[in-house]
Amino acid sequence: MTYRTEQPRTIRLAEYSPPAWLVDEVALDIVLHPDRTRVTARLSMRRNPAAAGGADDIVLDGRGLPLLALKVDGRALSPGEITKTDETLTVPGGLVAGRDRVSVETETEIAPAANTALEGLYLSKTCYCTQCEAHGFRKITFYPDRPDVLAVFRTRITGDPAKTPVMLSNGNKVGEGTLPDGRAWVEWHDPFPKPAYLFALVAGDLALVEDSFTTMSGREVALQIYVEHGNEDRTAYAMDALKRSMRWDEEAYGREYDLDLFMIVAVSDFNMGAMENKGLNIFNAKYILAKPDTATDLDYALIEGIIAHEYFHNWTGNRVTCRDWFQLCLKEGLTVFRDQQFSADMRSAPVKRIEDVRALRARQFPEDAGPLAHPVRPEAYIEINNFYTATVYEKGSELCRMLHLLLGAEGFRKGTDLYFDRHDGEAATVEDFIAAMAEANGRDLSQFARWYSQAGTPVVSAAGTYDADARTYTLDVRQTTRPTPGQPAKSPMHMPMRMGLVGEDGTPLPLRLQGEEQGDTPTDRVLELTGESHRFVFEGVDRRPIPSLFRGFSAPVRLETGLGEAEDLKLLAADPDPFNRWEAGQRHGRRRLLALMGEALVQKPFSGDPDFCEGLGAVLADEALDPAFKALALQMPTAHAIVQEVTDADPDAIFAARQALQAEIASHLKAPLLAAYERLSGAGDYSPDAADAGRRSLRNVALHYLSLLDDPDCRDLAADQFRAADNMTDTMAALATLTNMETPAREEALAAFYDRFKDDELVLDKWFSVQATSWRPDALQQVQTLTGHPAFTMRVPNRVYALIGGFASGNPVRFHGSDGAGYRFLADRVLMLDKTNPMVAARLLPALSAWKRYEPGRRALMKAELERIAATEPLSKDVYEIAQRLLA
Ligand code: 0A1
Ligand code: ZN
Repeated sequence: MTYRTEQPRTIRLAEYSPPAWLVDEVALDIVLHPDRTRVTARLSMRRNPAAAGGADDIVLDGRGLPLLALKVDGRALSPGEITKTDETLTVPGGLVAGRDRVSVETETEIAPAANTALEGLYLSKTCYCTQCEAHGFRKITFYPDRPDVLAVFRTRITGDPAKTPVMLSNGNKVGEGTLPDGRAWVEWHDPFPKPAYLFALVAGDLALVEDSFTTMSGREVALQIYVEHGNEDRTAYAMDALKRSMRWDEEAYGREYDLDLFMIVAVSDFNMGAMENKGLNIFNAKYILAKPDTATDLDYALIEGIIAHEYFHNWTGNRVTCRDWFQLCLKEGLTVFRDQQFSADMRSAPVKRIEDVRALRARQFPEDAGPLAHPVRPEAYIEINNFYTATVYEKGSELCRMLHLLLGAEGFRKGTDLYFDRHDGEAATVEDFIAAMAEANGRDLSQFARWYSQAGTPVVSAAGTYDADARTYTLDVRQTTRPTPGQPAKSPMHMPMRMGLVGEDGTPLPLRLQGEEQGDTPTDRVLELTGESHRFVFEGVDRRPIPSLFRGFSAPVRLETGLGEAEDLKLLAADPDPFNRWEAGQRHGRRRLLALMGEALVQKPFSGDPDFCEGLGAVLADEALDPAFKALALQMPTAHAIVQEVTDADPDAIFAARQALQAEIASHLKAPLLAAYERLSGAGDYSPDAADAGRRSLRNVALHYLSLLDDPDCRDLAADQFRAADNMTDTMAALATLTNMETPAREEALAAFYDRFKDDELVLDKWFSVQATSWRPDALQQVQTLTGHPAFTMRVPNRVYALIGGFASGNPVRFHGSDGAGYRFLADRVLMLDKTNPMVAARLLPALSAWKRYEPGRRALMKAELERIAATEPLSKDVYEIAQRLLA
């Protein structure tokens, strides 16, 4: 671990310079041992013709590595001839003067068993594995660890065949054998030049599940999934998702897989979701393993999406990689967009869109509105690990989606074709991507490019006037973006606004702009906003319209519609665009919550809103609607969403308002909810497909509502469901409901669940998180008790995310208890974790990022904990950077 000893260095995009030396080939020789793994690396290096010249030292990264031997062109160098720090090894240019090619060979030793940060080479249980993005390779050997150095890797691994019968690396296996002393060796060769962050090694005693895929050109690819013994029966869904992803990328983007072997390994200890290492993806086991009685519908959907994501990186990330880490969104934004498109094609597109926007609003909007705001392409960082953010990933995807809408599906495809043609085998930049899109379509995207550098969510406000005599509708829209850290002044963005005008009953009205020909007039169109304000005059509008703007969430903005209650209820009932139909319901739900909070402040009696309940009831009753859509429409805005809407947020008031609104909906719709609950009760075998998952989702939303009623008809629903459930989705929904309740059935269910799944680490995570997210007043106490549970450990990221993360990010009422104990608990755990795994520690901290939005009491308590963290020494760069930015 590197801890702060002085002010950590800030790395800046503006300071990029190409490497002085490149690596053509690297031969690694790795002799495995838990405490003393020997790593020899022979680099065939070449002077970079594109480098500025002058600085021709050979600088290799190497973090905390001992240098056991060093040879340059076969000559051993003495320590006096080189410079070595804890971060780098420098061979002075003078030693290689006049030579354009040199061979550099180093030998070092590392201790995977002691690696608790899970970057570099580490042990997950008894399995060796690596995580090299972004800077893990420098913890394995001396190397120019930057993405613009692409090399062909040859990797020899030696190990004890009893402990590591399986030894994997990137590419193809080209040799294997046994040494005289009985140790086994294998050699791998990856013909595709790649940056070091895509290197991977796995060695352990793993079970193998195999399949194959025939590519569009008729090549047969072997597909292998490696898991812990005993988990073979949980790989079928992942394998199927992989094959569907491979086919989809051929059909949608014309991209074929390029090696003869594609391997996936599932490991228990992993900081993130998964990693796209060339030909050897490494996954958090949570995103591979599934069977109906252990995985929920959400787990299945995440597995499908993440398998696709990592696979799609083979082209967007690996074949075309990033020049430097500031370009992270180049691979991540585009790959998220591709995985979202894939899931939309596999499932219901509108439902997927609503879910993605919900996630964006929950995670990215707060980022963009708070102290951690940064552009999709950041310009400075201290620790790059802190920039694997919702802004880079999810907002990055929204930018691709806007291009897709502005250029059309065909135009977008022309752009990606050109991008792949031009940059295959290269390390590219955001400018390269935009240039390919612009040139392939003959479009000027220079203003659009601002989305990559300007942080903050634009606010678009709309106002319309109808002139019945002239039959015109005038729509005025204005965009503004509030200042963000380091960016006080903002410029207008180029954005697509997909829109329609509808009558009171949802009838689509023709959209003819002033000056346009009469004729075949569309009822849904894309208008482009580029200036601060625009006026659009629609002609031939026969009746007063309701505008339906930013359909499908066509740009990542906050929209102020200027619509009133009655109009929102009409859109909820009848907008032909499903996204905006959902959106209108959310808008009204938010309006209700804010009103209820206002009433509570002045102690007014609770006022109901039967029209809204009826509107939701009509959605519930509509036979034409997808149950998954209904489930989304019935759910009210989250507490986190409300915090973004108010100043001096009071978590207790928000909680009380949500409970009141939901109870009102539940009592108003009790009969139809009960009927839906009965009607949707599981029939037939479990299938994780979208249709069945949608029915379960609606049924469990009904369960949630009904359980809020103190009503004999509903009291036992959750306990009964818990007992009867034959799949994890229904089990967890029932358990979550019971965990919130004051009933003996609660303890019984938690105990039964534990008893049944205590040996299943992924299911046990669910047991921890369901208790962490309970809204009962004693939740923090329970969480504290659970940290002492024999099954709890701070060493496994999944467990930390389940219990500590579940409480801090998933329990908006108890984490924010007014005494500040929740904040103190989180800060203690962050500091504890910082000593072993700084990346995970830093990923917990953003739970405090909205601190300025809360009422003065909480604000002060949160700030005090952040200050306590910031003042602690030593502190990792990871946690230091986040704490500093949160306090700035
Ligand atoms: N590139 C991976 C995500 C990832 C990033 C960093 C990691 O460790 C520091 C691990 C994984 C992806 O987008 O899937
Ligand atoms: Zn990714």
